[in-house]
Amino acid sequence: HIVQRSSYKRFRVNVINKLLSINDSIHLFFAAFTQELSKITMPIVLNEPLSFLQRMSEYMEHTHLIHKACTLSDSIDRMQVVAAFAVSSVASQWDRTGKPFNPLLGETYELTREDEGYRLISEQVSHHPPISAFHAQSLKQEFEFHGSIYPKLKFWGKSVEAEPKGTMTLELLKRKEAFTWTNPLCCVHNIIMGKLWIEQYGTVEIVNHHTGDRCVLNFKPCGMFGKELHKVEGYIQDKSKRKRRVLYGKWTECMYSVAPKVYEANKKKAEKGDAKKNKPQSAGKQETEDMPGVQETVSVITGSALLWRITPRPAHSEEMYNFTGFTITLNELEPGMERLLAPTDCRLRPDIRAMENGDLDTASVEKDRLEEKQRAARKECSKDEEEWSTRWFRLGTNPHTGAQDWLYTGGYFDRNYTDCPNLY
Ligand code: CLR
Repeated sequence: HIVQRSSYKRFRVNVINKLLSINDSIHLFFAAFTQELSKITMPIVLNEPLSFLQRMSEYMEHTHLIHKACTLSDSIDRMQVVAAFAVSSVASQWDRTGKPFNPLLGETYELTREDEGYRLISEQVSHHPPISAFHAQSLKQEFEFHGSIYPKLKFWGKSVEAEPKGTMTLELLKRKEAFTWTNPLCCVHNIIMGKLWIEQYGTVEIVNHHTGDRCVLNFKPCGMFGKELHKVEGYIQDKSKRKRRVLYGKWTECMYSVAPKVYEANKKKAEKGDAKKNKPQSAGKQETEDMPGVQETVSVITGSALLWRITPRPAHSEEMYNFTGFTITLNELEPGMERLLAPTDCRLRPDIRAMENGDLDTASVEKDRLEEKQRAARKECSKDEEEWSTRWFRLGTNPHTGAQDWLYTGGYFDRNYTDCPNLY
């Protein structure tokens, strides 16, 4: 299933703002103040040729970490690797400033990766607010990873902040163990002018509901001089609240784990060193909104263990919306696949396909047509006083957190799609 895609006929690169006409910018600016951001139609040049369902599937890029967690007998060791997985799952967001297409209600995406031993199904389960649910299961019944995302957007003038509401649940089936967490916030800077860049910040707390172990990870905001850019730091504590491990690294690079004592000793040493040196002040006045230039990489403390390192991006990633090698394969329609897929699969969306082929005009026309079709269908539905019913997920209670959650009802891979809606 790994087809290295080189056929992206691309012209829009990094600095997409340059392509936004003044008219579009003004529209965007005022629209953002007056309406809910998710209701605004943005100009298509801001898009990337993927549906949000596919972008969400990128949580799976480093699934090998889940497989590794399954093999470890010590619960703290498992928590370490699960924490690395949680960080790795947002790593593909680095430099990704394209806006994925809003999924239509009832749209689905499936991903079978036999080489990685899992399959995933996702569905757009709500339109307003937009909610996407996904469920991944290992082919050998080793784990299940599921969750839902309601990206709550806030407009700050120069930036857009996205809060991915929804819980991630990872179940290691053989151990009857479940971990839950929520993802960090994501902020896209300079949406009106300048170079777009992405920051993720906030506290992520991973709970092992079986053993009571906890891991608290702090995704640091970049700070005034960019010293903390992309940094993640945290610790693991057991049921008795004893600190067992310190974790550190960057979500764009790698994560390490070290014993708390070693970490503290190292920190003290570093502080002493800092006090001696007369720290040079960062030059000039720097606007916080600008992407800070300081990009020192992670300094490794002796005695640390490497938990995860990012897979380097492919050579032409910059010309392909900064996609990772994994992302590039997500929209692939291989021969024979069309017969198998549900008719709602977003690989079949004509607007996304047109954009992938570099035909922005068709993409834009098709996008409008699909949205119009969706509106008409909704009107028809409300006339008959019918309620929209989701096909593969239902609203239920997450047994681990006790909170409301979207749960997979099963059966997608039986491949009976006769009652699927006609979206395209
Ligand atoms: C980041 C990873 C989170 C889930 C999530 C939710 C919302 C997404 C965000 C991710 C990435 C950035 C995103 C955002 C919604 C809108 C925003 C796609 C996937 C784009 C870049 C906004 C573009 C705005 C234009 C005006 C440029 O776990």
